[in-house]
Amino acid sequence: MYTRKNQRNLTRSEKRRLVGALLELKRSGRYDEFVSMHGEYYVSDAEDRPRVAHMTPSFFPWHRTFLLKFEQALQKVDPSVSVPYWDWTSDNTPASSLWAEDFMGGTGRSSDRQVMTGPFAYRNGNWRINARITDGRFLTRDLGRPGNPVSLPTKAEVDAALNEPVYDAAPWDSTVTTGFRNRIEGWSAGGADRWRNHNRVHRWVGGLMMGATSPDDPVFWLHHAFMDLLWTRWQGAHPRSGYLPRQRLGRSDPQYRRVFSLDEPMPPWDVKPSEMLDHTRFYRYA
Ligand code: CU1
Ligand code: CU1
Repeated sequence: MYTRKNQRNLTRSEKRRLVGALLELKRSGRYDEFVSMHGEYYVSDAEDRPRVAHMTPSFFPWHRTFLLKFEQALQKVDPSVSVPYWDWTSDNTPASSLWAEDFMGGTGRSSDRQVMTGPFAYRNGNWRINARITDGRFLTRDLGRPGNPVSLPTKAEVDAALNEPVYDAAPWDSTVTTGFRNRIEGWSAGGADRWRNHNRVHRWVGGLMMGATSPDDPVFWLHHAFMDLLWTRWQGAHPRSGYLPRQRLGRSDPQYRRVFSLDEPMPPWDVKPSEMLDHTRFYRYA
């Protein structure tokens, strides 16, 4: 049993060890396997095939498993590390220590969005982007998008999602307007509200965090650890509500064989959502 901490409470040496483990996974090639896997499972609901990671009820259990496998890979390098979480409702500016030179590094320069500071800046020699759609080799960011500012979601917005009593609802995709899952995942129809909660954070960081290979930016893991923590908070607030759909969807359902019910094994690990509901089997949050 180990603990995942708020990133703002990490000591200097905890940050140094986490960065060291990330750089070693990158050097060994393991890191990019996780990035490619995320890209491979980035299936949108416009596509007529199984959708396990995004725009789907299994958004939470799939990412919990993904983070856990990644964390186990980090712990093989350094057993003392775990993935911290970024509570962006309080650390909500580019001035946060999260973006300092000893941790994630800062925003991208204006000409090409290239990150120039910190351990993941291409020019510092240890972080070359391999798995992505376009050809740049460097990490990019545009924190807060100063050219057309976007703000991080507020605590009130997160609390509204946590108040949703039901986990998810038909049609189990990006168009659902009720339910905890999509209120947090954050898909909505157009307008200023287009990017909410989880999605808006990807938008706020900008650069590579915007696409299917978003784990190219190591802040991905800290963002998703917070999503995972929010799932535990929702479970605590609604002990009588559970993961939905409980039963496999029928043949007549438009989402037949496209979404994963409680006991359907999720690729690529063949882990069922029902096996991932209790995070305390693996770790705790501080
Ligand atoms: Cu994802
Ligand atoms: Cu995400």
